[in-house]
Amino acid sequence: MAVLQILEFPDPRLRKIASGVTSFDSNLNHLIDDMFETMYEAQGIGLAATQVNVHKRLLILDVSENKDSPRVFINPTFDILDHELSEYDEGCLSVPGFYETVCRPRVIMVAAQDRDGAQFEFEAGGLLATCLQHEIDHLEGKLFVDYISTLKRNRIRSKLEKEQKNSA
Ligand code: QAP
Ligand code: CO
Repeated sequence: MAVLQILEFPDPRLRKIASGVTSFDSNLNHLIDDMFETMYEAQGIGLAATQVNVHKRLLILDVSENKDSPRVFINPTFDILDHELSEYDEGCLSVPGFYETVCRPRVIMVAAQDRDGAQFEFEAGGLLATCLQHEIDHLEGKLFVDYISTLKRNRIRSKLEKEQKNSA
């Protein structure tokens, strides 16, 4: 297993649209294991393949308290079940150090495939619903900072650009 490099805003590679996963092989399983190691090491609750520069429709998350409920979603889609919005202070491993309030539909029906390609679907609410929508956005090249004001987004961009220059 390996810890992968996480792309940081405003890296243009975070804007790529991911393509569907078609082969459920050992390469895919290896990538999933590396993504979990990367997410847990960074103390994240969700990570999309896009964030580690792999432009495939795959995301992982673990929203449990004890970090003992790893979940994998391949080729995920969702339908909104409750259009009422819930507010969360969202962060992102690709936007380190910044959190902003984002509103998203409260309850969704998510459908995806597991590591073996088996289809599943279930109803999600709460943090799980928010996190799934956040991660599925990554697969479309979208970031939570796209939902906040241009002023705030530009401030975050320039702060992160400075940090990235200083650590390069
Ligand atoms: C997405 O984000 C999410 O800035 C997952 O310094 C987050 O795991 C969806 C993280 C909140 C809904 C609500 C961020 C870790 C982790 C940071 C993450 C940081 C260290 C973010
Ligand atoms: Co994110």
